[in-house]
Amino acid sequence: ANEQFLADYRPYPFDLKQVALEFDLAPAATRVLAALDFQPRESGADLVLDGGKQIKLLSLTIDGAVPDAAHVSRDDETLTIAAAALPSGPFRLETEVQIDPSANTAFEGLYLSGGMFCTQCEAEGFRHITFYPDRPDVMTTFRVLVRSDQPVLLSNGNPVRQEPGLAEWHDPWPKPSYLFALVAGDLVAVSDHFTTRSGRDVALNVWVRPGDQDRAGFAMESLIKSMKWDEDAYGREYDLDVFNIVAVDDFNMGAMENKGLNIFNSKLVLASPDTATDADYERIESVIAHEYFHNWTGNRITCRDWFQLCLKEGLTVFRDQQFTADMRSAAVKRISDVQSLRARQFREDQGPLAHPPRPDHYEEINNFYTATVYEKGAEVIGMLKRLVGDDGYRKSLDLYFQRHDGDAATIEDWLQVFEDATGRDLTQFKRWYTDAGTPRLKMAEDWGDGRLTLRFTQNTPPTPGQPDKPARVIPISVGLIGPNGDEVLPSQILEMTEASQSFSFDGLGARPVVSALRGFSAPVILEREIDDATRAFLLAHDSDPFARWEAGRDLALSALLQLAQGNMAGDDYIAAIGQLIADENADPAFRALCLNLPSEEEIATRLSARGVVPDPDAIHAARTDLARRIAETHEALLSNLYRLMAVPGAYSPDADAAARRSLRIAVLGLLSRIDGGDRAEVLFGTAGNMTERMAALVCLIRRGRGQTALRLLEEEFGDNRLVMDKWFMIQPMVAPVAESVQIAQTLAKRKDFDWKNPNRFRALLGGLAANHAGFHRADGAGYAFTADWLMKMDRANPQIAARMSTAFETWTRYDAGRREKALAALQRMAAMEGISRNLREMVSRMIA
Ligand code: B3K
Ligand code: ZN
Repeated sequence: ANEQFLADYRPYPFDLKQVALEFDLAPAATRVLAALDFQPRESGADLVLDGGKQIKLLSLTIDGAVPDAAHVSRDDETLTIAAAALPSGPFRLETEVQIDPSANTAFEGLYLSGGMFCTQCEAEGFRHITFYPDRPDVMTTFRVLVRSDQPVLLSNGNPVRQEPGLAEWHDPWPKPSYLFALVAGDLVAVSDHFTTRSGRDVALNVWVRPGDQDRAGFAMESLIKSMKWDEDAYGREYDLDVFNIVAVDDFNMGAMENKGLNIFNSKLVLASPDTATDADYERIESVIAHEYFHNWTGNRITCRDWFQLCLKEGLTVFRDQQFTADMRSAAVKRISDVQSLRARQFREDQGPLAHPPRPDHYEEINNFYTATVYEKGAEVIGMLKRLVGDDGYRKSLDLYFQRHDGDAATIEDWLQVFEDATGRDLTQFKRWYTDAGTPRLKMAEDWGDGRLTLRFTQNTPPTPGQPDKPARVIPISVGLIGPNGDEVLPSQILEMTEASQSFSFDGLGARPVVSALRGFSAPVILEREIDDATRAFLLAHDSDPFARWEAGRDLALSALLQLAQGNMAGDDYIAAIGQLIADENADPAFRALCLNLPSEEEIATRLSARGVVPDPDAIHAARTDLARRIAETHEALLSNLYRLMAVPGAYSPDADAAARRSLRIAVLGLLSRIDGGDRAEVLFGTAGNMTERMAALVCLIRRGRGQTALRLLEEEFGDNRLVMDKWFMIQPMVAPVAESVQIAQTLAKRKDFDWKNPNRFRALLGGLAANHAGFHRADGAGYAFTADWLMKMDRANPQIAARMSTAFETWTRYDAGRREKALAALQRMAAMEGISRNLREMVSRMIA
């Protein structure tokens, strides 16, 4: 195996003073000339450069002379020049290589997307372009010359020269190779500009294919908001004359923060009311912000090595979450973030792929761009902020930017900044970075003589390679509510540091109701003894929106867990939710969140956390039953709300309009359980926006009457990739359990199932994986179908295959029959000849 260990870190033995690159672009034979100016930091070190075997080396000189062939050697992944062939002082290494972008189906390095040249270098793509010390702690300035007959030629930094067939770019800010980017294509720009607070005028461009300009405006608006927000909230200004964003159709993930030249998956740039949903708009706004914010947290301050990935990702996610909270409803944002943390990160943390936010070993770093590194990385920063307070956080961040600008930093550096700025000892807190697993936090209450005592116990189950988990610092936000619903003690943070710890509140007139873990103050699973009546009380009275939502959630879950195990339940929830539906003072988006039942996946996760083997069919039936009963009980209220929440006038993606639509859609989802789908059919036919049409389509498919709508959508949008991706995804996702695999099989045979396109592949395979009972079909058909496609994809694009293999990460929690079939699928993949490092690492961790 090719295991890398954090403990093995050594600085690179050479400084790289500057780099000049020249590209002669041709689809099958691109030439790259690289001039690297090195300065040895120690004597006697060999010069080891990364570079794959697909690079053809045409020439190599040191200070203009060809070294003795005996001193130059290559293996599959590196090129080494022996110390004996190197001067003891500064020297220039020049190489000329040839590469074949047209053969690059892995979309890492330089590749073609629809005839356009583009790059993806994070984490280790630059080594597919030329020989180079491809590691983030080697930072230098780049000068890039591009020759090509493509009309638009872009790279990082500021433009120096633009002529027909040629462009030169210079990036004055030292950067690691993973932030390098180059684009050459037939593109048009939506342009604007931004004046920074110190008066620098920045040209802004969003580059898209001709014809897509009218769908790029929202991305530009989002960029301008992000630039302003980072100045206001963090005092961070942009530092180049131009900021370019390019949309490409073939992209392995969402987007990439290359210095001055962000490259985006087109689905995170292009939006119009008739093609994109409210959720798409919100996501575009937040990802544009995320990539922009990386300019400081990631680019100006980068990571020393890839073990430190969460240094830039956790912080940048935290910043984009703050941004969205400021642009929209903070309460709704917090609740949705917790929902997705639980759905993705808790799921990861409870299975064979669990790892700490800062892992200490890996085989393939691309497998570690995970919910744990990103979302839990952000939660850890949220806790830090809660512990040191807003001022402490601000001071620490100022010091971080001041002290580490231009550095390749570590988690230790990050924590040191907080210690120095606030005087706090963070030794114990660091465990959040180094330890995997989700702590279980038990809370018990004692009451007597006006005194309430809360007794907490924490315990983190073992994770792979980490059997024992010492106690962590857990900030627990608590408020107390009197019997009449008034708050008797506003939120305060209890700082838990021991395995068991008690906190008391004195002088209370009557026994209060405890609102615990307000705002989801720590990423833990709270277990408390509480009855449904108390939950309903909190749902009605809690002043903390997260805790209020959570009370409703718990009520729903307690019913669903009962129902899934064959017991009658749900009346309390149905009654409580009726009051909420009727509450006209509550934010519609909040009411929508409360109305959406927990997903089948979430129910399965909860059951298995309690040691119950989840039965996917029973869970599906329980959820369907509860939704129908809510609709039956509250039919009059719901149909009134459905009419009331219609948004008149032209579509606008703003938060208020989106909130009303989200409530209306949640209501539609319930009503369509009892109206046969009639309302959905009307809405599909009349709605002028994709948000409502998609929601209607989901209801229609669920009712078994989606065929006409699907055909209409295909007729209208057959040549719109992004809409057709939704079309491919929704069918296996919403299909009845018995049909889901068969539907996926049929779709996979279509001519337009362009499987090498990551979006299309993710749509179909991800759609099936999101159908909990369909993917986990008892006969194993979902597993077998998925494994077949992962093996096929692995030969073309290992990153995508490995990423999608996480569909299997929960396999051990199911019954013996399903486990046997899932294991067979995993073993089949493991045995595949020529399996990539990416997929092999994932599969072997899941089997172990
Ligand atoms: N930093 C990139 C992700 C790169 C993924 C490489 N496999 C996007 C982001 O997090 O902003
Ligand atoms: Zn990022």
